[in-house]
Amino acid sequence: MIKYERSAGLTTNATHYCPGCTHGILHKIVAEVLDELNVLDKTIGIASVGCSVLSYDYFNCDMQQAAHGRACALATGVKRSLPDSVVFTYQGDGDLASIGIAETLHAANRGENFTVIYANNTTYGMTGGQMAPTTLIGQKTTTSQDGRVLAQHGNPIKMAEILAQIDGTAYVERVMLTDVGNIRKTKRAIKKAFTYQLEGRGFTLIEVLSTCPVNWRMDPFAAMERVKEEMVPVFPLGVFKDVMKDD
Ligand SMILES: Cc1ncc(C[n+]2csc(CCOP(=O)(O)OP(=O)(O)O)c2C)c(N)n1
Ligand code: SF4
Repeated sequence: MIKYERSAGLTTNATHYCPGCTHGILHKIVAEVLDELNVLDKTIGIASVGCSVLSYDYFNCDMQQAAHGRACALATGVKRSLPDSVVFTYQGDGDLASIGIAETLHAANRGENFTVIYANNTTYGMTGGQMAPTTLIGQKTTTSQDGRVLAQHGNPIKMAEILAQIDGTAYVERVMLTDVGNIRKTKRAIKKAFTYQLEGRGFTLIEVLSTCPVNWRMDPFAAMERVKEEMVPVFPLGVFKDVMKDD
């Protein structure tokens, strides 16, 4: 009896992610959901620029590669050209909340009918751990060596809360991947987002609190603890918008 096997939504390529990085868990969940919804053959994923740039090698569906920050613009074009396809972007916080914030907000505001998977690890992982818009107050990064300072750098930006205020969004939830229970919750949230897309309800975004043990200078276990102890108080978990519940 088969108890566990690789999801059909993943290629057989080994990922390049660092040990303890949650990008791998998140890829697996997205792949499982696409397979369970039986939409792999009509899905087009948009890889962004960041550590997940090579996600086009890992998802077993059609993929496109967007320039840094432009994933929501590219997804808009793809979905409008092929309205029967299932479209998702996979973006980090540097990509989505910094250089790509305009594309994200306007796609949400237009109610574009695709799904955004947003991995928030409070840093620019790929480029060596610089400060991101999501970096916590006091967090040391390579460009905030004494820690992020409120007066100088502002507050960490809360994309789920911002996007929930926008009329075009159908569903916005923030989740984390620190344990089996939360991984299951994340999978439910992602499945719901893709289901809403299939029902034509509009823009859906799942913000996933993620780890970057290498740039946080932590072992993988300490990194998971940091998500719970330091990130959740600033980025609370939960559903921020659900059009089906608001009715
Ligand atoms: C137009 C442009 N500006 C800047 C860069 C450099 N760059 C590449 S990845 C990246 C940040 C990635 O961070 P994030 O989106 O948070 O993803 P992570 O690597 O943490 O998963 C930056 C600034 C680029 N490739 N293109
Ligand atoms: S640098 Fe950080 S975000 Fe990038 S793969 Fe490594 S742990 Fe993950």
